Formats: sequence, structure tokens, C-alpha cells
Amino acid sequence: MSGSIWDHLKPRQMAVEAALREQLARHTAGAPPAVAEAMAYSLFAPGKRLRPLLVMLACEAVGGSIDDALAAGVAVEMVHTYSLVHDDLPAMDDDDLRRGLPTCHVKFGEALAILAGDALLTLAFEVLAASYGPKTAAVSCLELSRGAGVVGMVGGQVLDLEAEGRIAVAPPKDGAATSEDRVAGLENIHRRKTGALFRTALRLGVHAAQGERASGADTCALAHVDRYAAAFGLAFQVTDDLLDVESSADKVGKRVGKDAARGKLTYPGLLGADASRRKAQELGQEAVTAAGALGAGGEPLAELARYVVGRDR
Ligand code: GRG
Repeated sequence: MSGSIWDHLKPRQMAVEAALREQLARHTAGAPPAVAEAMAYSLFAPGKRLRPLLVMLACEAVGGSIDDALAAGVAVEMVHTYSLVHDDLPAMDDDDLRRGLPTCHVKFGEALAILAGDALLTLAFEVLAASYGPKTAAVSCLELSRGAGVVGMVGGQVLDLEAEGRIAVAPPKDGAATSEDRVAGLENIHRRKTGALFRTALRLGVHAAQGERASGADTCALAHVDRYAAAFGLAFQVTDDLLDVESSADKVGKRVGKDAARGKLTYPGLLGADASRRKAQELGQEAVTAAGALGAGGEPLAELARYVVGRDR
């Protein structure tokens, strides 16, 4: 791959923006304007579009095109945006700012924010069903519902709220948790809450490349992207926790992040900043190795993993 990763990603990000606009306009024609406006507000607030990029890079790595990947990228970004809208609600994280703008419920009220999130979630499946042939649509809907649902992202959110004491759970029977238990618990939350949708994005890219022509999924490519996703997702999260600590340290002069201050489990909180940095580097390297197993086409995924570990926002 010649040039920086951003030279490679920029045209893909632009293609995602255009596809998001086109799909949202097409599928909300006839919807009540209030909910369509709230959906558009959250969808077009400036995000990195990381998940659609993962769909595209996986699709291209196994021989598909940007066009093959676009609808799946749109669907995953819609699910991601719904999760952010609901996560920001007073009943969950109660945040006022998202992507640098007032959150959906601050701007439009709670009822409309809940409904806009619901509508983005359901629209994602409509986009998949309307954009691909029957086999690809069915397998993509199945993957997305598992990645976003109770064994994936929603399940991770439940475990996260339980860990914060916001959802009641029975106390453990066999004594206090060790620090290894706490790290394993945190990884389980992140594997589901953020990792599952990254994995889904990559797998949808493989399915989109394969299309209707093959009799079964490319199991080898799926295994490689699963391995990449596991390392990439955790590397992303450890780095996110470190950035949270560092940005809060800048503001208040103390090395306690917003999440840690709210009593959330974080990697720097459990392992310390230096060990967390080493862990992020190791995970990044593991993702690079997994991308290498896809051959030369996996190089942009390797570069993205290097970027995610080194990013500053
Ligand atoms: C409400 C069912 C439900 C789930 C919420 C994803 C999630 C689960 C909550 C988001 C909370 C959060 C801030 C998690 C940390 C990691 C993360 C997913 C950050 C946001 O993703 P980015 O950095 O955001 O890709 P942009 O805005 O660039 O898309």
C-alpha cells in the first residue's frame, strides 16, 4: 500500500457519506419528518465511520469492490448510531454531547431519541434486505442481529450496566473477585459491547464480496477476520480508555478519566497506564498478523490497526 492510510481511507469515507445520505433519503421518504430529522441529525454528526471502513477493507481484501460493501457499511453504521443514541439517554450514560454536538435526546427530547434509535436499528435490516440478493441478505441479517443483539452488543451493554451496579445481579457465591477475574470480566464486556459489531462489520464485508455466487461462506477468510476483529476490538478499547484518562488529565490535572470517575471498569484503572499501553501494542501487533493472513489485500487492515493503536482521538 503506498501513501498514508488516510489517503486510502478518505475516498472510502466519502463513498460511505454519500451512501448513507442516499439510503436514508430513500427509506425515510413518507416517514414523519420529526423522526427522519432526528435520525439524520445523529447519523450525520461527524463520526469516523470506522465500521463501514472495516466492511469495505474486508470486502476488498477478499476480492470484492467498494460498491459491493457500501450497503452493508451503511447498515452497520446505522446500528452503531442507534447504539450511541440509546447509550446517551438519561436511563443509560446520560450524556449531553456526542460527536461534538448536543446528544439526540438533548436536541429532540427523549421520546424522539428513543424512536430515532429504534428506527435506525430496524432500517439497517431493511437496507440489507433491499440491497443484496436473497442469500447474502439472509446471512447478513443473521450476522447483524447476532452481533447487535443479546449475545453481542446489547448483551455487552447489559453486563456493563451490571458491573456499574445499575442493573441488579445476584452477588457471586465464591468470594471476592481477583484482579484476573476483573480483567476477564472487562474483556468480556468489551468483546460484546464494541467488539461484536466490529466483527460483524468485517464478516459482512466477506459475505458482500462473496455475493450470491458461492455455495457457502469463505470459512478461511471468516476465520482470519474473526482473529483480526478480536485483537482490533480490544486494541481499540484499551486505547479508548487510555485517551479518556489522558484527556481528563489534561483538563483537571489528575490521571482519572471520565469513565473511571463514573465508577466504570477501565484498563488503566485495572492494569495501570503503562501496562495498558503495552497491551494495546501487543493487540495491535496481533491484528497486523491476522490481517497478513489475508495476503497483500489485508495490508490496509494492518495499517488501520497500527493507526487505531497510535491514534489521539
Ligand atoms: C445502547 C444497546 C446499546 C449499546 C450501546 C457502543 C455502545 C453500546 C455504547 C457506546 C459507549 C462508548 C462510548 C463506548 C466506547 C467505545 C465506542 C464504541 C466509542 C464510539 O465509537 P467510535 O469511536 O465513534 O467509532 P464515532 O463517533 O467515530 O463513530
